[in-house]
Parts: sequence; C-alpha cells; structure tokens
Amino acid sequence: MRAALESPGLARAMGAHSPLSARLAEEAGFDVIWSSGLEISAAAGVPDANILAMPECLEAAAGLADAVELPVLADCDSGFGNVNNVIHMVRTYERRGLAGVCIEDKQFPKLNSFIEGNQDLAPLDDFAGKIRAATEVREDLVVVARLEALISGKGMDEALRRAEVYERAGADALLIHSKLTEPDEVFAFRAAYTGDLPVIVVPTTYNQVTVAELQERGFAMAIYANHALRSSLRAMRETLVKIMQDGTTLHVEEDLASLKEIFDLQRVPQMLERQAHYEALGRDLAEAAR
Ligand code: SPV
Ligand code: MG
Repeated sequence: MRAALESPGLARAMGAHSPLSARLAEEAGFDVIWSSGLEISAAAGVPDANILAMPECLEAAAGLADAVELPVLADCDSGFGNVNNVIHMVRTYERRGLAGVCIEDKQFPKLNSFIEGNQDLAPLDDFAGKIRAATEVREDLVVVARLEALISGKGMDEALRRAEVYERAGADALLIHSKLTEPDEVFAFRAAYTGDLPVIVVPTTYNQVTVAELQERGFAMAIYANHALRSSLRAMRETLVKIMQDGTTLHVEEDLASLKEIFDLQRVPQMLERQAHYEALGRDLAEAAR
C-alpha cells in the first residue's frame, strides 16, 4: 500500500464488494483494491449511510484481503462513531489483514457523497483527534484522511486548512473528494496543497480525466470506486429481462461468462490439484505401513 502510494506513477485502485470482483480487478492489473462502502451496502440492498455496522463492513473488506495478493484499502466512512470506535476499528482492520483504512471528515452517520442531503463536516478538532489516534494505535496500517470540504460546499480554503491539520495529525495520505463533472477543483487543490502527503482522487463524476493527466498533476492514486458494480448491474438487468422475454436462455448465452470462468475464479483447478496431491500422499503413507 505504501509502495503504491509512494511510487512515481499513478496507482490505480478498483472498487470491489466481493472476493470474486476483487480477483477480477487483480486479474485486470489494478494496483490496489478499494473496499467500497457504496458497493458493499449496495450489494446488501441498503443505502450507503452507515446502515451497515462496522463488523459487516469489516467482514466484507477482510474477505477481499483474503482473496487477493493486492493491498486492500478499506473505506471506513467516518470511522463508525467517535475516536473510541476509530481505535477499535484500526486495531481490528489491521489484525484482519487490511493494508489501509480511509476515514472521511463527515459526521456519523455519513451519507454517500453523491446523495443530496446532510453532507456536514465533522468538527476539525474531532477529526484531527481521530487521525492522531488511528496513527498511534496502528502497527503498519496506512491511514488515509479523506477531505469532504468540497463535497459539503465548504470550499477550497477549508479543504486546504484541514489538509494541513490532518498532515500534522499524522495521516499517511489525503483523499480529496469532488462531485464536479470537471476535474478543475481537484487540480486546484493539488496545485495549492504544499504539504508532503500523497494525494488520492476518486474520478467518478469527472470521468473524462486520464491517468496521464492525473499523473502529470502529481496525484498518487486514482480510485475507480464503483465501476465493476455498475457494469455488472447493467449486465445482470439486461440478461434477466431477456430471459423473461424470450422464454429461453439460448440468446443470452453468448453474453455470459462460462462456468469455467467462474470455476477458475473460485480456484477449482487448484483445489482439485491439491486434492489429488494429498490423495496420492495418503496412498503412499498407507502403502508404507503394509
Ligand atoms: C465508496 O466507494 O463508498 C466511496 C466513494 O466512498 S464515493 O461513493 O464516491 O463516496
Ligand atoms: Mg464510501
């Protein structure tokens, strides 16, 4: 995780909610897996508004970490409560194999940044205390401080002021979030921020921005937070409608992944190989006792 953030190129993270989708991202060559709160709650059929509790988010994130070699950065919303929740969260996430946690400077319960509603910021002192606590109780876990000042309409000066405080509090990286359809304000933030921390962006709405541009502007990582979920949703919906319309699955077949693709992602060949290996060993052991 640290190598991804500190390498000269732009690291690319892909959002996931299931071990299967994390393996697809790994296969496609992404550098980091983003355990997305939006994806995890969407997959559970509930809003991204701290409806799911910390243990549910942790189970999902740990499942991703177990399934891939890549580092997993866990979206931990605003830390699931106050500083005590953050301390418990950091210890637990680190123990379960997460490479990093990201906490955002909003109130609990948070609301997804793209939903119109309460996007009020947490008081600066509260959040700075959470960041300091997180960095004091972790062993090696990367702590990302996510700035929501631009989302909440508090403006660039507030984002920069908070960035400086979070850096002094000990954050390992900053995430500057924006919901504009142009990358201008994250570019402006990157240019005006004079600190030393790597800066992460989430180019969901300003989707025309390229890796080359982000790299040139000095960003450390881009998180494509929800694209796998959105592509699978569209594909599933179209397939299901077609099956109902056609009265047969014949016409959808060519658009479907094969069962072999599924088996490969489940690591079925490796399982069978292991099984054959131990069956042979077992036979040898039994043979030797005769
Ligand atoms: C998520 O993927 O849950 C995020 C990114 O936090 S966003 O949805 O843009 O807030
Ligand atoms: Mg989130």
